Amino acid sequence: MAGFQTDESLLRNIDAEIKQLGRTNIIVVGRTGVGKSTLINAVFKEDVATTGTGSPVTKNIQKYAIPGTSVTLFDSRGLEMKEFKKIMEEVCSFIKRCQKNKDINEHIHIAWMCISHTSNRLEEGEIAFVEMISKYIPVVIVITQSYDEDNTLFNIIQQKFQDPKVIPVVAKEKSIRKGYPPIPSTGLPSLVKTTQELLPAAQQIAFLAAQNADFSAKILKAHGIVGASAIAAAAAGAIPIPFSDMAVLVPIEIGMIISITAVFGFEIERSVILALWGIFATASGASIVGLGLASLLKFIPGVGSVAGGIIDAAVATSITTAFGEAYIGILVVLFKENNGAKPTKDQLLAKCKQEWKTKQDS
Ligand SMILES: Nc1nc2c(ncn2[C@@H]2O[C@H](COP(=O)(O)OP(=O)(O)OP(=O)(O)O)[C@@H](O)[C@H]2O)c(=O)[nH]1
Ligand SMILES: [Mg+2]
Repeated sequence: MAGFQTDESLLRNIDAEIKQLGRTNIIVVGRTGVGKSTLINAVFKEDVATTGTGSPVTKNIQKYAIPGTSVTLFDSRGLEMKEFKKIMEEVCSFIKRCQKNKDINEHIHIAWMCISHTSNRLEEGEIAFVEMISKYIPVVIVITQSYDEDNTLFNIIQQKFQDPKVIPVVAKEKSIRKGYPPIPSTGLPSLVKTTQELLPAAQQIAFLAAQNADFSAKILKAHGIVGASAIAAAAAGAIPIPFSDMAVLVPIEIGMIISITAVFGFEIERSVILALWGIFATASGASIVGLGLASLLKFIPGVGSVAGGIIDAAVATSITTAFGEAYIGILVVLFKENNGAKPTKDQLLAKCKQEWKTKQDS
């Protein structure tokens, strides 16, 4: 039957979209004591690198899966100057090995090369290291412990490498003197933004979801997801279709819900997506099966003029945009009410239900 979305095909849509969510692997390298662990903990707001149970993947590389996320960190610990060459070769052959995997989710996607601001110079080993790993993966050079504005190291790095991505950071606020305010944390949002830009598209959501240094980066990405979904919806509506065939939009809306929910850091499970779909796409009283999406029309100004009519590219775009932006709005309010902390799945569902009811009643 036209426009009829069976439970089974809905589940297939959901599973297919979940499968598309990628994993992100980051390798963090640098000399002992430069602040690698401090940086990791600050970006992900998890005590991963110190107390996390890392598992050794090679003699000098530890692996840390960040709990509840799709990000894995590889921390090359104890990079001593005298052993630089050996460790560098170990890291490079590890990266080469990973890149041979057919599954992109098993690749190493980016390296954060940490160099301490306090050293004020580049060691030969550090130069060789950056040159070597950038043959395989994008490298961001992080100047850790950038407690003052001295640009010496920044300028040396800029001159040394072609098109380097250099981000000075203070990962954790630093008290210098008693009675004076501490030096605040800086640079982490830039590191998040630069990293995201260098990641393959399929890896960006996992990274943005896991990081907790820049909430606005998640919101920005969510808007981008809505934009991309709206374009897909326009294509689906390129040949105008009757309202009863709205099912062509279902996979697009499902994909959008999944990506947005993921980017805000929620673990994606079929049951949660199904519950969200039940809230959003089902007109009050109707079952999930059958023509969902009817309640989405609530979001479109002048809905009366399109109801019962046809869906064309413009209507498909407005439904998708209005729906996606409304969902982002709910998420932003929910995080705010939770003082920035990630709400539970139950809180998410309850909030969506409440907001949707308000919309339906209005
Ligand atoms: N306040 C403050 N301290 C920092 C920062 N970065 C590093 N430190 C301090 O520098 C010391 C070394 O930092 P770690 O993060 O353990 O360095 P690491 O690179 O992980 O060291 P290894 O694991 O031994 O290779 C610790 O005492 C940190 O507290 C920072 O951004 N702020
Ligand atoms: Mg460490």
